Amino acid sequence: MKDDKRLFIAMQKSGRLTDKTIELLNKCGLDLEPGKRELIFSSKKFPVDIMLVRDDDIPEYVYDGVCDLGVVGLNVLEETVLRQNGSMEPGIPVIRKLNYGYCRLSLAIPEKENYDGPQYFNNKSIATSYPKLLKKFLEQNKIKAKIIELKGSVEIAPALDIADCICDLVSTGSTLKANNLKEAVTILESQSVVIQCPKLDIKEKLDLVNRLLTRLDGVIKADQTKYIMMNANKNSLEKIKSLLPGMGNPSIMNLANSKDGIAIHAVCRENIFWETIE
Ligand code: PRT
Ligand code: ZN
Repeated sequence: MKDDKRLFIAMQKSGRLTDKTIELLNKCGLDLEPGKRELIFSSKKFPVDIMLVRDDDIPEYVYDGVCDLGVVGLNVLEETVLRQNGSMEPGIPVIRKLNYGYCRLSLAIPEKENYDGPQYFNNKSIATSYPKLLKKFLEQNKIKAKIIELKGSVEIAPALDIADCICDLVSTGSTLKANNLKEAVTILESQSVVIQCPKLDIKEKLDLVNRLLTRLDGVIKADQTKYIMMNANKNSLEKIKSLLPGMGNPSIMNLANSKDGIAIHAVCRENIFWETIE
């Protein structure tokens, strides 16, 4: 797979980030159609090859230069770098945040407990799949607690008396609720990110990285905006503009056969658009 004229990108083989990552890259003009069996496949429309792996292996593949880029959750990246105990310093550059795969690594405690600040965790046992990030948080807050490392199903540890509380990823919070737990404090905000091999120095590849990033930026920006068209009375224009602060500079056209009618075309930030329409 060593080809200086193609980018080699690692991404999750099957999991929460897989479909969104393929979808995003295809919106950037790639034509990725992962088969059921291949672990490596190519885009014909853009010089990119994809390697499908477990998300936990992505930071190391990218750090070692097996792949040029990787798409992974910030949570996995940060935990892996800490786990390598300084040997990955100065780290693996995050070159884009991708606006999906949002979650947070949080400490959660039994619903009936009172949370009065990080000192709550003194002398507690905490189950987690993120022991390094948790250890860092505990040290920063001068808390002495016992870390119990579990590979999965962390949320059932308190009910099984394996631990007093947990430190796990949360997105909607429904898993915590279903297990009679509540979020106490967030220690990391995460989303899907693009990471780059720190040693990447081949000009052709760096040029491809820049081209891909330009496309990614366009797609991400387009996802966050709407093109709106409306007809209105000329006298309402200023009021409409003040209601749509994300509208930027609209194009205004006179309507045919109408004295006061205008057409307004504008690009609008999507969240502002929906809030305003409501
Ligand atoms: O097999 P592989 O090792 O590749 O996959 P994996 O099982 O380790 O990871 P996967 O596919 O579950 O998640 C991949 C990435 O998605 C994570 O590393 C995060 O960056 C991101 N992500 C976003 C999440 C969640 N949201 C999420 N909610 N990862 C896990 N969860 C789990 C969480 O662990 C908990 O069990 O969902 C549950 C909580 O969800 P809510 O909605 O009930 O709060
Ligand atoms: Zn994993």
